[in-house]
Amino acid sequence: MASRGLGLLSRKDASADLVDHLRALSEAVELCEGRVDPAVLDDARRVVDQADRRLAISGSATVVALAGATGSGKSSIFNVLSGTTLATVGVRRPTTAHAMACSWGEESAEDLLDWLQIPRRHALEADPSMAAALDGLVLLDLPDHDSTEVDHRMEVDRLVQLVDMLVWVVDPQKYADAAIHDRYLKPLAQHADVMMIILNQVDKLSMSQREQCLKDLRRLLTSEGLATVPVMAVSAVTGEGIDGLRETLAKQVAEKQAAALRLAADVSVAAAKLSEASGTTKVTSLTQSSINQLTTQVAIAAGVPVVTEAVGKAWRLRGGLATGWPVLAWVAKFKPDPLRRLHLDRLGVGRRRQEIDPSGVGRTSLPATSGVQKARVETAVRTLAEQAAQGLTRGWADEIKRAARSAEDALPDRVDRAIATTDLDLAKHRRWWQLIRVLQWLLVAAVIVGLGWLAVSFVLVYFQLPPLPDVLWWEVPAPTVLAIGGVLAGLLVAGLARIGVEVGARRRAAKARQSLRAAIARVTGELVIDPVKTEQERYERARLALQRLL
Ligand SMILES: Nc1nc2c(ncn2[C@@H]2O[C@H](COP(=O)(O)OP(=O)(O)OP(=O)(O)O)[C@@H](O)[C@H]2O)c(=O)[nH]1
Ligand SMILES: [Mg+2]
Repeated sequence: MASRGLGLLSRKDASADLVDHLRALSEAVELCEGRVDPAVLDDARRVVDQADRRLAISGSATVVALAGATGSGKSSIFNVLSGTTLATVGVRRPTTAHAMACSWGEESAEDLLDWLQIPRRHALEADPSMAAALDGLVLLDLPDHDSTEVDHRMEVDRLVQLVDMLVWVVDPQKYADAAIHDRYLKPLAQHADVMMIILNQVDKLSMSQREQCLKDLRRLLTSEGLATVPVMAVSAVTGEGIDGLRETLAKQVAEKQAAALRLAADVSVAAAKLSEASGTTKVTSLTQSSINQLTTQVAIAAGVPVVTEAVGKAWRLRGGLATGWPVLAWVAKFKPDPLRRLHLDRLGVGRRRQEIDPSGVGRTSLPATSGVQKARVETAVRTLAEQAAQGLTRGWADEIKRAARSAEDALPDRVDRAIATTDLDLAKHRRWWQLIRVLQWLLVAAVIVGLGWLAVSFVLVYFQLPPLPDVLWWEVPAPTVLAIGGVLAGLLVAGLARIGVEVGARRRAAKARQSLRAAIARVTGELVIDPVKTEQERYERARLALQRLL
C-alpha cells in the first residue's frame, strides 16, 4: 500500500514539473547544438516538439494503444472494450494493417487523431451502463509489431512514440518473444508508469499453467526493470478479466495524468541520453598559473624583454645627459636613443610630453616574432585550452580549443598595439635631474670664472701691470680652487648622479615590464581566456539544465 501511495505522489509531481522540464530540455538542446551528436539532439528536439503539440491539442483525453504480436488478440480486446465489432478479428495473419481508433465521451478527439494521423476512427455513442467511466479515452488498435509487413512495423513504431499509454497484449505462446522484449519493453523501462501488460487468451490455459505463465512473465519483466508494470490476465473470448481491465483504464482516464507522465518519461529518457552524450563532468576552472604562463609566452613573443631593456638603457642615457658633467654629456648626445628606435619614445624630451592617443598609435618597430616564439605562444594557448577542456566530451573539448584560438590572427596586432599604448611612466621621477643639471652648470660657470681669473692674472703679469689682489681659499689661490675644484666637483656629482640614475633605470624597467604584462594580460584575457570561459560556461549551463532533469 505504502509504495502505491508514493508512486501516486511522484506521478503528480511529474506532471506538475513537465512544463519546467520541457523548458530545461529545450535550453540544453540549444546549448549543446554543434557540440553533441546531432542524432541525440534531433531525438531530444523531437521530444520537445512532440510534447508541445500534444499539450496544445488536448490535456484531458488519454490515448491508449493496444500493441503486441500478431494474433495476440488486440483487435478482439478492442472490440470487447468498445462493445463493437469495428475491428476485424481474423484467422489470416496478420489481420490489422492500419491503426484504428475509437473514442469515448463528449469532447471531440478529431484534432488528436489528426495529429496521430489515424483516419479510421469512430466516436462511440454514450452508453449509460458503462461507457461513461471511459469518458475521455481514445483507444487504438494497432497492427502487429512483429509483422512480415514493414508498413505495419513502421506504423507501430510511429504510434508507440506518440500515444499516452501502452497496453501490451501478449498470448501464452509468444509472451517471451525477444521481438517484443528487446525491441520495445526493455527500451521503454522508463515508461513503466504508462504501460500495462495483458496476458490474453488465458481461457486456453489450466489454472496451474496460468500461474506458471504469469510467474514467468513477471520474472522476465522484473529482469528488464519493469517490475512495477501491472500485469493482468484476461480472455477476450470468455470476457474474463475484462471488467478489471476496464476499471484500470477508467482510473487512468479519470486521473488525466497519462499524457503528462508519458511526456515526462520521454523528457527523462532524452535528457539522460543527451546528458551522456554531452558529459557529466564538472568543468575544470582555468588556473592562474596557466593564465600567467600564457601571458609570459605572449610577452616574450611580443618583445617585452626588448622593450624593458630599452627602457633601462634609455633612462641611463638620458639620465647621463641630464646629470653628467656637461662637457662629457655633450659628447654622449650623439648616441642613438634605444626607445626612439623602437618607436616607443614617450619620454617627453623637448619638454613636450606626448599624449598617448590609441587610435593614432601605429605599430611599434619591435623585432618580428620568431618561429620559435610563435610556436611557444601556440603551445601555451593549447596547454591552456587542454586544461580547460579536461574531462569533457569530444564536441565540447573541440569547441573550447576552437574558442581559445578564435582570435589567433588578431592577437599579434592587438598585443603590439597594447605595447605601443602602454604608458611606460618615464616622464616622472626625474625632477632631481634638473637640479643636478643646474648644479653642473654652476660648476661649469665656476670653472670658467676660475680659468678667466687665471688668464687675467697671467696677462697682467705678462704686461708687468699691478697684479690682482691675492685671494686664498684654504691656503690655495681662489681661481685655482674655482677651476680645478669645479672640474672635480662636476665629475663627483656626475658619478653620484649616475648611481641614482642606475637605480631609477632598474626601477623604470621593472615597472615597464609590469605595465606591459598587465596590458598583454588584458589582451589575452579578451582574446583567449574570455572565449574559453564563455564556452565553459555554456557547457556548465547545459550540464546543470540536464542534471535538473535526471
Ligand atoms: N481462445 C482465445 N482466442 C482468442 C482470444 N483473443 C483472440 N483470440 C483469437 O485469436 C485470433 C487473433 O485475434 P485478433 O484479435 O485478430 O488478433 P490481433 O492481435 O488483432 O492480430 P493482428 O491484427 O494480426 O495483429 C482470432 O482468431 C481470435 O478469435 C482469447 O482470449 N481466447
Ligand atoms: Mg488486429
